[in-house]
Amino acid sequence: MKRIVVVSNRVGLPAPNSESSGGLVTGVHAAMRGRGGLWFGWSGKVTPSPSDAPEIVQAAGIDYATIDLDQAAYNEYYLGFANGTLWPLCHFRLGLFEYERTQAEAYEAANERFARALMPLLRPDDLVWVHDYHLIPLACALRRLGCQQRIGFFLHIPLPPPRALAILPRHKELFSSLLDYDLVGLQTVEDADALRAFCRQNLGHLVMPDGTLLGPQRRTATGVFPIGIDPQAQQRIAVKSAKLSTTRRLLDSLGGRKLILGVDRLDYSKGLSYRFRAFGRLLGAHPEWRSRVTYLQIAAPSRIEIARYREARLELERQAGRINGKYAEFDWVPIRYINRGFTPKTLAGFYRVAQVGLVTPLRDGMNLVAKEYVASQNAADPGVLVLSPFAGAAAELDSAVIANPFDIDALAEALHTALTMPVEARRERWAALHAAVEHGNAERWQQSFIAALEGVSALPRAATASR
Ligand code: ADQ
Repeated sequence: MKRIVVVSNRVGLPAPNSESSGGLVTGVHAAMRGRGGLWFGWSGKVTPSPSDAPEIVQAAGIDYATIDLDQAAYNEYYLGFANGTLWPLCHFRLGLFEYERTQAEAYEAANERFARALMPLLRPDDLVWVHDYHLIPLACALRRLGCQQRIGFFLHIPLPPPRALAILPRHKELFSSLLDYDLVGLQTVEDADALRAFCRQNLGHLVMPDGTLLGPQRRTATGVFPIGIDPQAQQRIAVKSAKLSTTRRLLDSLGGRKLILGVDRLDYSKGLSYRFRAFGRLLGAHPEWRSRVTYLQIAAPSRIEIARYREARLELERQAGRINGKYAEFDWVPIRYINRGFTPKTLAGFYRVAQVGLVTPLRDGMNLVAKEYVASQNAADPGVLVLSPFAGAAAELDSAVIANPFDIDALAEALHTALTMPVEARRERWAALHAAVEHGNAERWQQSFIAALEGVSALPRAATASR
C-alpha cells in the first residue's frame, strides 16, 4: 500500500480532549485514522525567522511534520489572501472580497516555502493529497522542484461560477495552477461543474465528457467526493456523552423545555445572525413557544484578527441582547449564546439531547455539524435537522427540513415545523438522513479519493494527445 502524504495549511496535531479546529481537521483525521501516513503543514505557531526544516512528531501511526510561519506570512498569506480574498470569493460574498497584490505575492511565496520544506520528506511512490484553498498553487511549486509523484487536490469550500471567479486579479494564473495536479476533487456536483466551466470558458481548455481537463502539460481528472464523518464512532460517543455531567447539567438547566442547537465556527458564512432573527421571529409569530423552547448557539471564535469576523461577533451580541431583552422572563433566557469551543465529546452529548439541529449557512462546502447531529440521535426519538440548501450537505441530506436562511419568515416556520413534528415523521426523516450519513462516510471519502488518484492515467498530456 502506498503511503499517503496529506498536506494542509493547518495540521490536526495530536492533543487529547482538545476543542476542534474545524471541519478539515475533523475530516482528515477521521480519514487517516485507519491508514496512517504523513501529515504536513503549518504548526499553528508564528515565530520570528522560522526554519524550513519541519518538526516531526509521531502518534497513532501518523507522522506529523510541521513548520512555523513568520508574522508577515501569517498576516499576508493566511489572514490576507487566503481568508480575506479567497474565502469570501468562494463563499459568494463578493461585497466582502478584498485584494492586495502584496498579499497575493505572499500567498505564492508561502506555497513555494511549503513545497521546499515538503520535498525532502517525499518518497518516490508516495501519493500526495493537498487540501484546500490555502494551497492551490502547491503542485505547481512542487513540480518546479522536480516532484513526479501523483498529486491530488481537494477543495473543502465551494467554488462559485466562472463570472464570480473572474473578479480575482490574475485568476487565470491561480486557477490554471490546478492543472498541475493529477486529480482535483470537490464537495458537490455544482462545484465540479463550476470548475469545468471555468477551465473551458476562461482558460480555453478541453474538458472530456468524464470531467478530465486537458491542460498544456497533463491530464487532470476531476470528481465529486463529498466529505463525511465516522457515524458509528459519533453514535458511540453521543450515547456515552448523554450520561456526562455536562449533558445532565444542560438538561437540568432547561427545566423540560425543548432545545434548538447550533454549533459553528463564528464565521459570517454560517448565517448566524439570520438564525438569531428567525428565532426572534418564531417567538413573535408563535407566542406559544415563549418560555417553552431555548436556543443554544455555540460559536467558537475564528480568525478574530480579521475585521469582518469581529463585526460578525458584535452583530451577534447585539441581536442576542435585543431578543433576550424583549422576550426573556425572570426564569427563562431565550438565546444562550456561547462564544467558545467545546470538545467533540461534550458536543456529542448536546447534539443527542437537542430536539432541533439548526444548520443554516449562507454557503458552505459541506458542513460536518449537520452530519454529526444526525449521527448522534436516538433512533427511537430523533431530533430534526433544519438545513440550508446552500450547505453542500443538502445534496445528500435532502430529508432534512430545508429552509432558505435569507428568508427569515421561512426559517422561523421551519423551526416551528421541526418543533411540532410528530415522532413517526421524525423517525422517517431521520432514517433517510442516517442512511445518507452512513453511506457518505469519512472512510469512503478517503478511499474513493485515493483510488481515483491511483487510477488516473499518469501519462503526460503530450503522450496522450499523440496516441
Ligand atoms: P468548517 O467551516 O470548519 O469546515 P464544518 O464542516 O461544519 O465547518 O466543521 C466544523 C467542525 O468543527 C465540526 O467537526 C464541528 O464539530 C467542529 N466545531 C464547529 N464549531 C465548534 C465549536 N463551537 N466548538 C467545537 N467544535 C466545533 C470546512 C468547510 C466545510 C466543510 C469542512 C470539511 O467550510 O464546509 O464541511 O471544511 O470539508
